[in-house]
Formats: sequence, C-alpha cells, structure tokens
Amino acid sequence: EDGYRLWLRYDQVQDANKLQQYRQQVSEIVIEGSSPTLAIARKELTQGLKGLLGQDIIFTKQPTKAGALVAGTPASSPVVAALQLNDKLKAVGPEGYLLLTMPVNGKNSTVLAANTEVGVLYGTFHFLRLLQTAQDISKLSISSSPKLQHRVLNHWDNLDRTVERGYAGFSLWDWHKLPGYIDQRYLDYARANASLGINGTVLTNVNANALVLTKEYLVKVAALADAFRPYGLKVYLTARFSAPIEIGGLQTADPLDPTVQTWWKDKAAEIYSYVPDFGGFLVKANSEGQPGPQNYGRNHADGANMLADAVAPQGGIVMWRAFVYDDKEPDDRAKQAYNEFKPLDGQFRKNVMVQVKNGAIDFQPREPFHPLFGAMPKTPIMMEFQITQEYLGQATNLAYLAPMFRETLQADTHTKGKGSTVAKVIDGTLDNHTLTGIAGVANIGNDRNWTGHLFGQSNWYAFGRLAWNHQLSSESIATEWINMTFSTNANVVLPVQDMLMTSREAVVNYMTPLGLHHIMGWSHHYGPGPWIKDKHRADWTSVYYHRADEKGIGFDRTKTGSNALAQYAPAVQKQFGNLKTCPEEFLLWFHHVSWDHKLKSGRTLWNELCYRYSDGVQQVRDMQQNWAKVAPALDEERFAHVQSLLKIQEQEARWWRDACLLYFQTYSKRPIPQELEKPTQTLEYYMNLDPQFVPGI
Ligand code: BDP
Repeated sequence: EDGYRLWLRYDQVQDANKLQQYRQQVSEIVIEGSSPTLAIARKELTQGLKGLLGQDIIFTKQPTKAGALVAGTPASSPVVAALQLNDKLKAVGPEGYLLLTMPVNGKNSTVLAANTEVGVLYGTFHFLRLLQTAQDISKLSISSSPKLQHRVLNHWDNLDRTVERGYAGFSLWDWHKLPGYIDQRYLDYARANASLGINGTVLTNVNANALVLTKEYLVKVAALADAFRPYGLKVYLTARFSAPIEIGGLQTADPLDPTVQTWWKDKAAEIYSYVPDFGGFLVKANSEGQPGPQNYGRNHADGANMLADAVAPQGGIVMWRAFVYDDKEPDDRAKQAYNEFKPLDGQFRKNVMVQVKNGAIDFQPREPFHPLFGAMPKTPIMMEFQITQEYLGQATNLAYLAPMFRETLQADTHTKGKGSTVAKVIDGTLDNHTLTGIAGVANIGNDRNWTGHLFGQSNWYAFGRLAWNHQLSSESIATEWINMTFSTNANVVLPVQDMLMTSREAVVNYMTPLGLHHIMGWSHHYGPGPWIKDKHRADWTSVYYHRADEKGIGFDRTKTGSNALAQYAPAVQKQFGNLKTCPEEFLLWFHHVSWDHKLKSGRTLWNELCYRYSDGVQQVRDMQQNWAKVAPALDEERFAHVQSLLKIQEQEARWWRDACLLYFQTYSKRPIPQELEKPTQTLEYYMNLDPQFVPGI
C-alpha cells in the first residue's frame, strides 16, 4: 500500500448489499471495436469491475440479459448506433458522454455512449467511479461534457529530470531512455489523467531549455506523445523565446524579423512531422530573466502572434503567460501584468490564450483574484493554478486545494455586472469565447506515490475534476476522492473529510492570515521569513509585502497607496477599498491597518493575528486527531506515512506561528494574549535557523 494505485484502486465493494446489487446490475459487457482507445476502455472495465465486483466479467456481442453495460460510439458499435441517441449525443460534444439506463433489445441495460472513443473512455471512468463511490446505478440519466476545452497539466520539469518547485522526486520523463524505452509509468500517468478528463500535458519547464526543440529531443517527445495519444492526452512544449539564436544559429529572436518568423514556422512544421497532433506552445517571456519580445522593443502580442502563426496551419495553440514582473514597476509588483497586458486586448491571434495565475502575486496560500480576469474581453483568458505546494508547505504539509481553486473560480469580477465570475471568464460564457482552458502546475514526480505526500493526490484529483466541471463543490470532490482512495465507510469518510476541508484554511492561518503574503523563506519559499529584506530586488523581500511598522501592518493598495485596486471593476474597488467592507481575509492585502484596529471578532488587529496563528496550529492538531480515528480502518503503511507528515506539519505550524508573532511583535510592541501558547524560542533563534532544516521544536 504505497499509494501507487492513486484513486483507481478498484478494491471490492465493501457494503454487502451494494455488492449484491451491482453484480446484478452489471452482468455483462458489450463493447465493440479494437482501436487503442477502446482497448484501454475495455481493459479498464475488465480490471475495474473484476476488482469491484470480485468476479469475472462476461463480454457479449449483444445484451443477452438484464444488466448489460453497452459501451461505444455510433461508429464503433452497431448496438449503440441502433439506439438513435443522435440528439443527445450532439449535445455532449466531442469529449462528452451519456450514461443512461434504458432497454436494449428488450433487456434493461446501462448505455455508455459518446461521439468519440475518448468520450467512451471518459465515460468508462465515470461509470467505475459511481461504483467506487457506492452510488445508485439503477436509473442513470447522465450527460456530461467538459466546460473547458483545454485541461492541461504544466510540468515544470527540466531536461536533467530535476523539477522546479517539485517535491515528489524527479521528473517522470526519462529522457535518457526515450524514445526506445516506454516506462509503464507513462501509461499509468496518462490513465490517471484520462480518469479525470485532463487532455493536455506540457512536458517542460516554463523556464525553458531550447534543446527540447532539437531533433534529438523531438524523437523522444514523439515517443511520449504516442504513448499518451490513446488516452486523449496531447503533448505541448515550452518554447524558449531565444531558441532561434541558441539552436538556430540566427543573430536575433526579434518576432518581427522575417528570418525569425520563418525559423519558427519551419520548427513548428518539424515538430508536427514527429507529433502530428502536437498541442502547441506554452511561453514564459520577459519574466524572471526569461527572454522575450521586449528584448527587441516588441510587445507580448508580437511575440505570441509569431508563434501562433507558426502552429496555426496544424491547429496548434499558444498559451502565453501573463506572469510578468521586473523592477520597472517600482511601487507594486501586483500591478505589472495588468499594465502590460490590458492594452494589448484584441491584438492577439485567434489561437492564442493568455494564461493568468489565479492571483496577481504568486500562488500564495490566499490571494484575491487576478485583476486581468474580466479585463481583456477580446482575449481568451486561461487559468493557471499551482497544484504543487510551492508556497503551501511543499510536500510535508497537507493542504487540500479545491477550496482555494473554487474561491477564485467563484470570485465575482463584476466586469459585466454582478455575477461576472472568474469561472465565466475562463469558460468563455462571459465574453463569448470558444477557445477556453485551464492549467495546473503539476505536483507529480517519480516518487512511488506520485505526489510526495499521499494527500497531494487529492489536489491532482481536484484540479482534474474542476477542470472538467468548475461547478463541483470542494466537499463533493473530497468525498469522491476519499471513497476511491480510502473507503466508503463513514468511520473513515467523516474524519478525513474534516481534515481535507480545514486543511487549506489551517495553512493560511499559520502562514499568512488576514491577507498577509509572501513572507516565506528566501528563494526556496519554505518556512517563515518575514524578516527578509535588503535583497537585490525589493519585490523579492518580505518587508516589501507586509510593511509592518510601529503604526500597523499591511500593503496599502488603495488610492493612498499603490492604487493597484484601481485595476478592478468599480464594485470590487468599492468593496475591497473600504476598511469596513473589505473581507478580512484580504485586509492586509489591500490596507495598512493599525495594530489597534477592531476586527469583527471584537479583537484588535494584533490580538486577532495572534489568534489566527494559534488557530492554525490548533487546526493541525485537530487534523492529527482525526487521522488517529481512521487507524483501525486503514492499512498500516498509508496510515503511518500520513501520521509522520502530520507530525512534521504540526512542528512547522508552530515554527511559522512563533517566528511570525515574535517578529511582528517587534513592531506592534504588544503582548501575545495571556491565554495563548507562547513561543519557546527567541526571534534570533528562528532568524538564524538554517532554512534547510525543520526545527525540531
Ligand atoms: C514562481 C516560482 C518560479 C517559477 C515562476 C513562474 O517561484 O520557480 O518559475 O513562479 O511561474 O512561483 O514562472
């Protein structure tokens, strides 16, 4: 029980009555066709049902008795074709599927129908999930299709197999053994993605290496693409903007230079000769030292359009990142992306999406939504979430991220009046776009359990489920994941559900409560570092963000400060701009607030900070208690793994609490409330800690 099987375990249904019912309801399978994708669906049904029902599965050509599962497309299956589902199928589009209880040849059956074979595969996983989560399958009437077109993982994987901000071992891609050796792990990876409906993978780091675009690597990329294709998973690459110079021998990478344009066109054609369904490019340009069009006095649209033209003939897309900042924006880093991109609205080619991080700084435990959502109505805006926990305790902290993803998706931009949610911006319904997408920076590596922390799997899972349907609730996704990963038994579900649902808020509390942000350890972003200052760039220090002084704490982003707030719609400005109406979770994001300011709890800001930090520690202790409850129902191996990590998390929560409170206290000059636990070390102790080591406090 090392976690390798993820949420696709298919252990026998625990409830005896349910098992009995399911055995009758799934008595035989009718699935025609022998394409690679249908072969995978058939294998999944065989293994899945065999495991779940504890008996062998019978395949037939026609339903012969009640309880047949009939799966296929009208093209692959004459039985499905005869059912006349055309209208319903039309409505679910190329990747959707139907799961219907209906008579077939007079026999009560379950029909799984789709327009494409990948649709059948997605429906297969859905059907198996119903059994894994102990649902009633007697009257199915499901039609499901994705709300977003491109559902993509971003791997920040380097060619030497290190993973930027990866905490689960090394990269899955074994470039050395490719293309000859196809590791079983590639197939298991693709299968897990298919089970969620993830349909794209960017193989390489946004801090890109041009070598991946050389012939030597492209044959390896092609081997991966071939392995992934039957699972509906398309391959994308990051394009290093200076590649024409580095591997092409040109003098320039100026996007308006015809020789550069031709170089990229030829390069794209070459890539398509290896990977005929290549998805396109993801680009980080003019950010954190990456080259880009601005090196030549051009703008982001010039750069993106050049690449878009290169991949357009073969139907490729460009995902151009809006994560740009440098020290040119002296008063507030949060403003730069909007300032650079908003004026370019309407100037991008049709096959370009601008990929925007959920918030304007950088994947903090909590950020208000990025002001670019809703601000560029003529441009398809793609969401970028970070699944890997760079700023949320990395692989030692349990933080279930669905509530964080949902919080951003549900946020109201007000750009077209009330109800203009971020979800509607990215799914194209607000501004009428058909090109839509979502990206998640992967938390996957070659650790046996894939994600380092077993519970990291829940974040891969949640990202995929929300990418398919952003309206799912965090709770329902959590329940599914728990049922599939651990058990459907309430003794397990309830405590683990509780752990998942508090975990992200716990992290916010013990790291960055009340809108604090970017106060973690220098560069590695692990552990507290609110004292960090005097680095070569102010916007890489902590004091730049928290601005604590004798009077108070917080970053004034209102008119009296950086006025970053002006980038939001008037209704949002009004709400966030007023100290009285600003949600407390964003208070110090937008305001510099005096230590004695009274909060909703009736406490002063200083006391509230002390309480929040302490609550965070308590919440981790509650998680430990909850986990202890599941011991009797769980295998020793997974239980012990999580138990040890929770112990580390509790230490880290105290580390954060004590270091931050002691540090901020040097400004507030107020005592930590009597009733709260006190730090056991001095501030100097924390400031001098070698950040490589978790303090054994
Ligand atoms: C930051 C990471 C850095 C990434 C960068 C990015 O610290 O490693 O390269 O984002 O998204 O969060 O480009």
